[in-house]
Amino acid sequence: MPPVTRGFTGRRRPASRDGQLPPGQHDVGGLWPVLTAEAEPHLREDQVELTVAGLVASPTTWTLAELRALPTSTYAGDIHCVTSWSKLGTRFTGVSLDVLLGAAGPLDEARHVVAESVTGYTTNLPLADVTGSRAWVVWDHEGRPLPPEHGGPLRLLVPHLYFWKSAKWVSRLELTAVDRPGFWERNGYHDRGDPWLEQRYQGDA
Ligand SMILES: Nc1nc2c(c(=O)[nH]1)N[C@H]1C(S)=C(S)[C@@H](COP(=O)(O)O)O[C@H]1N2
Ligand SMILES: [Mo]
Repeated sequence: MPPVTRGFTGRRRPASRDGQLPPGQHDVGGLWPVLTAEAEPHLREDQVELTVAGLVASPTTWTLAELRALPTSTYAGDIHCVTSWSKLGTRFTGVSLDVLLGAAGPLDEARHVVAESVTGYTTNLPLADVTGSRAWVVWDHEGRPLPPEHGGPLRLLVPHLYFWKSAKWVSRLELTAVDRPGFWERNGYHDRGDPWLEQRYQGDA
């Protein structure tokens, strides 16, 4: 069994609060809604690659097979969509971004990340939010391959932020010095999106 991260590191806010819901959220129970803004791509596993580039010492590309050969870890906890649904007690396995960033080597000037999907969907995150065992690229949900409608074969998972930050069919993580708002952020969603602070829209605390 890979190690399980509860999403709690030091003084940071935990992603999971043992069944408690962030403000304004409700639990969908056994359901898992699909939220996709673009046409769903259908990718064979042998087509999947992930590149970490931008302000890094060693821009690196991994195939899915190469990602699977890295040390894996499992997130066990909750996910929260800004449209108000939460799903408690999910379980995803993949590779921590700590491992990928450790290989690529962020430069000192790197402060932000833009996650890009093969479809062109983008979302921006503070670099600090994808370190400290709080972000993964995942291919496994509950012990099964991640279904295509949920971003399979490979998606980003940043469960302590609203789920729009977790780009499905992720193919590139670009480290930048300046913040570059992504698809939903340009359309009014919050830059960071902490569900416990209800950072839903631009202008929220
Ligand atoms: N490529 C891509 N990733 C995406 C989205 C999308 O439309 N396209 N939607 C986001 C939103 S708003 C949410 S809530 C989650 C939904 O993931 P799910 O469909 O697996 O529930 O994916 C996020 N990642
Ligand atoms: Mo969402």
